Amino acid sequence: MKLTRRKFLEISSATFAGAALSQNLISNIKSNDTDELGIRKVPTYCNICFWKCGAIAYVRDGKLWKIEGNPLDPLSNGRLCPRGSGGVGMHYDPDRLKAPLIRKGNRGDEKWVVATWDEALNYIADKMLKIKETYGPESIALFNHGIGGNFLKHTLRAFGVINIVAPSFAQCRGPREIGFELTFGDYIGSPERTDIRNTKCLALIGSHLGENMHNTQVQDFAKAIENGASIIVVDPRFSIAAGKAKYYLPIKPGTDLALLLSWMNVLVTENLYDRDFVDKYGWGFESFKNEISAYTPEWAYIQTGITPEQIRNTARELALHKPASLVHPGRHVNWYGNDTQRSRAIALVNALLGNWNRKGGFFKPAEMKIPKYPYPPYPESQREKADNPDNKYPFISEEGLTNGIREATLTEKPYPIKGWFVYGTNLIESMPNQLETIEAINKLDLLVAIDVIPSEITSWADVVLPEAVYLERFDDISVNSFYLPFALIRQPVVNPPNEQKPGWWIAKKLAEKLNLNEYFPWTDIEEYLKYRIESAGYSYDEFKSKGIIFGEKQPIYDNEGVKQEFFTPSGKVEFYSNQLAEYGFDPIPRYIPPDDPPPGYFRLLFGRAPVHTFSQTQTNRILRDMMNENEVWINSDIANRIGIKSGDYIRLKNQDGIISNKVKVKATQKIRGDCVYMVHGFGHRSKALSGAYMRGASDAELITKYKIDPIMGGTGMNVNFVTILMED
Ligand SMILES: Nc1nc2c(c(=O)[nH]1)N[C@H]1C(S)=C(S)[C@@H](COP(=O)(O)OP(=O)(O)OC[C@H]3O[C@@H](n4cnc5c(=O)[nH]c(N)nc54)[C@H](O)[C@@H]3O)O[C@H]1N2
Ligand SMILES: Nc1nc2c(c(=O)[nH]1)N[C@H]1C(S)=C(S)[C@@H](COP(=O)(O)OP(=O)(O)OC[C@H]3O[C@@H](n4cnc5c(=O)[nH]c(N)nc54)[C@H](O)[C@@H]3O)O[C@H]1N2
Ligand code: SF4
Ligand SMILES: [Mo]
Repeated sequence: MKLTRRKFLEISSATFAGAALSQNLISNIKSNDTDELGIRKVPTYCNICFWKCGAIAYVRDGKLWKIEGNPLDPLSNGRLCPRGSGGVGMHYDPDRLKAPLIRKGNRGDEKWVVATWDEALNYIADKMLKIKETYGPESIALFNHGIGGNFLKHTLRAFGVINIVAPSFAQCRGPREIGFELTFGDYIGSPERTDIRNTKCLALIGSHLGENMHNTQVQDFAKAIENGASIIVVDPRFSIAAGKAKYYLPIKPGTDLALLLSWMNVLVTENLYDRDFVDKYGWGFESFKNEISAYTPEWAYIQTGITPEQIRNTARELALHKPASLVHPGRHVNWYGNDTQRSRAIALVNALLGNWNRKGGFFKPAEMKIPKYPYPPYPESQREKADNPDNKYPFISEEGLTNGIREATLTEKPYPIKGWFVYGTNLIESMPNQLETIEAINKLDLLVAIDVIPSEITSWADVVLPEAVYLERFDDISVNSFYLPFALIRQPVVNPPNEQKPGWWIAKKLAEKLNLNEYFPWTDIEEYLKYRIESAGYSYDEFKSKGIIFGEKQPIYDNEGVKQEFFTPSGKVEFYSNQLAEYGFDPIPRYIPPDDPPPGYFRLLFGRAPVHTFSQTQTNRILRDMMNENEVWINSDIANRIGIKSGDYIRLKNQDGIISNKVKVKATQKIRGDCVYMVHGFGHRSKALSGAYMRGASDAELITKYKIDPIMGGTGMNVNFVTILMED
């Protein structure tokens, strides 16, 4: 489905009317009470993406009926995105995993013996103990995405596991967090601290809000547009957001750093930057000023294809509205392997606009604190983590490197990795180079996948554990620091239809099998939740019935009392980074041009569709009805030249000879001629995904090449080239 611009705005403005209307309804909600019409409303929070909007699920005549936004929740403001509303389809999905499975035959054959929970967990515990005995507990790793994995993480840490990684760092927002930390001394975090709703000028570097449906950001984007904010969109593809822009800059892919440097050049040479902010809080500004003097708009034009006039006009537009002017830091930023430096450049443009802790720029998130449950301490390990031996990537974070664990599994260095637990991440589709992932899997003694559908990673597992979907379980508390501090509860709305179990139950049972009972002093999850909520001074019953609790309102801008503090070594905003210089990296970002595609090839770009989440929603019958295959965007001049048109099917072949599944052409002027674009998540190869098998093409399959960011170790994936094969 295409979300037209009109529709996009409708969705967003309806939000506010909706919120006002249902405010009264919500105050009457008492979870688990059925009204005279046979309807029961249960507050919970969404899990179709990692935004985790507060929601109200409706049960009618004992069956899951619909899900809406919880009007009290500041993330949804009473309105879910199309994926969140379609969450109902997850409960009813006929492709769901139904019972624990143990592999028979070779890995990848998708042949299974159905097991009881006891059999499956005994099998896992037995293998874990063997690995521990031979190699140590560090030889087991957890790949985890999402809050649902918290309890399993706890069991594994109690067992002595230290290697815990998430794709949200090395394949998603890692470079942004590190780029901002190096500059301002702080992360951007999630939900982002971007004050989009109050901004007067917003520049989006790729961030395709409107297709990227992170709910609050899309609502706030619509609000900014309604308020007359100037929008600047920098994207090789005319995105939905580009349709809202005053300035659309169709940049040559991979050259954004050149644009950012020349924006800085204009802001400084034309004296348009926030001098007070820079004088007071800046560090190393003189060296920075010298360095960027070479990056004129005329120079950047040759790199980016954006005219000097457009560069000057957009830099001036940003300056005109400062400090209520914002260059969005992006979210999925592992693009070209020099991404920390590009993110640092974004941070520096923002620093010149003086927008840190200021309205319309970056606000300071109001912190929500809920105490942890008092567990015994985890065992300590003498070993270093395996994902970053010898501190190869000096600026990685706690979230770790998925690719680092894969590498350690392949090389057995710094020590062998023999067991993988994979919770809520479809590693085959989310990591670059599928062959490398499969080779690593084939070196394992144990691969356990915990999922809700038979996604690609489950095909390769030794044991598959079926989790109850989010609408059927309690989960950990979602604690949010945002404009207001708040926390959300997830609680069961309906029962799991088959043998599926909640993540907390799986983690606790596995701990029992491993004799780790002391780490689960609570007998029931509600005992755990109640402890945490009551020790923070809130009523658990109220939490359950409203779905949300709020912390104290706090100042979020400097004019409200937020102190301008920067947790960098200099205590200032670092225009020049000694930290980077010490490790031999450029202390001020320096431009290196990307490789060009060979003749006849196009750069492969990819992104989001409004109605799908990565590779996890294509079987959801509600969402599939809105979009059941992806298309490849090809510039129409190119399409004409090679004799293809919209609706034709083609295949893509990448630089390493990998050929995609067949995929529909979208011939359009809305993309440059040097790249093609597709939505990520389609082209499923797991046969058990009957609702999505072989529909559309997988970008992941074509991403055999990746470039590692030397600063933080993330995998830049926009570095693959494809050519077009005709389908007879
Ligand atoms: N509907 C939906 N929304 C989602 C998600 C989802 O699965 N579904 N996932 C969420 C998550 S976790 C993330 S991280 C975000 C990701 O979403 P974003 O962070 O907004 O975007 P990306 O996926 O990095 O970028 C895709 C856009 O960048 C453009 N682009 C590609 N290469 C370049 C380049 O070299 N320069 C520039 N300037 N632009 C380029 C593409 O044309 C495309 O428009 O989306 C979030 N929102
Ligand atoms: N080629 C390519 N790779 C990418 C991206 C891209 O655009 N293109 N985007 C990158 C980005 S930004 C990110 S954040 C990552 C995302 O990477 P992943 O987190 O791996 O994303 P998904 O493909 O959605 O996989 C989530 C898995 O969790 C399962 N799941 C869903 N709900 C539950 C649940 O309640 N419990 C359990 N146990 N499992 C559940 C789903 O069925 C699915 O198998 O991918 C990154 N990798
Ligand atoms: S943005 Fe959409 S899918 Fe994500 S949590 Fe919110 S409603 Fe759910
Ligand atoms: Mo992401």
